[in-house]
Amino acid sequence: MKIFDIPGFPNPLRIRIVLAEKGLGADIEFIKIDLPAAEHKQPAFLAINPLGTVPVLQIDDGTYISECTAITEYLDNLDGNPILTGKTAKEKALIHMMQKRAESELADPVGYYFHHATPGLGEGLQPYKSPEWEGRIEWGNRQRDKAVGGMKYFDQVLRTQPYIAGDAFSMADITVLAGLIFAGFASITIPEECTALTAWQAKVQQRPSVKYPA
Ligand code: GTS
Repeated sequence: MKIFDIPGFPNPLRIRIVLAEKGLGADIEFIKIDLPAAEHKQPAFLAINPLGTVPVLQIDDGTYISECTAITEYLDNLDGNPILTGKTAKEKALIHMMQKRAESELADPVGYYFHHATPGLGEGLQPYKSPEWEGRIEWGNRQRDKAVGGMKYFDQVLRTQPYIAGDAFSMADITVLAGLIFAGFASITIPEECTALTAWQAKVQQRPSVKYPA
């Protein structure tokens, strides 16, 4: 299998944590895509993912799978023993629900803030990500505020359960963690009162898969 990504970036990190959780790192050939140079917005890459985002997984029959959720589903189910996406109908539903919230309330708004209200990844990518338009800074700042609201929401969740989707570490935890790492990179700080979220972050950062992603 091949993964097209760039090490150290938040969405690629999600899949590199999944690979480590599943012990699959050695089965992957990584192909680096130069995001600051907008390589992912050029025809060769758009042919494998028309949305122009990384990561993308290519499985051995040649099929390309993009979207971290879909890639995680695939990798987690390869051995018939899903540990990140749920085994029962209820587990699967709750993990997907929280996974969606992790993207819509935290990870995605952080990205929108970063690419629209700050210089983002620089001049090479900016014309593709955020061409000049009136109000884009204000809109980006609102996305930052939305992300902070997401942090407060997940803090409340973690006051009643040990992990984002319940009693076990899952894909939803990985997405929230990546969102917080991206937020830190974009200088969005976790509100001081979010002590449950901060404690959970310190706990999951001790996992070997997070300390040593693929
Ligand atoms: N929903 C997508 C997924 O789940 O894979 C999001 C992927 C995504 O936004 N990837 C980022 C990207 O390609 C990489 S990173 O910012 O997370 O590192 N961004 C570049 C772009 O131009 O959108």
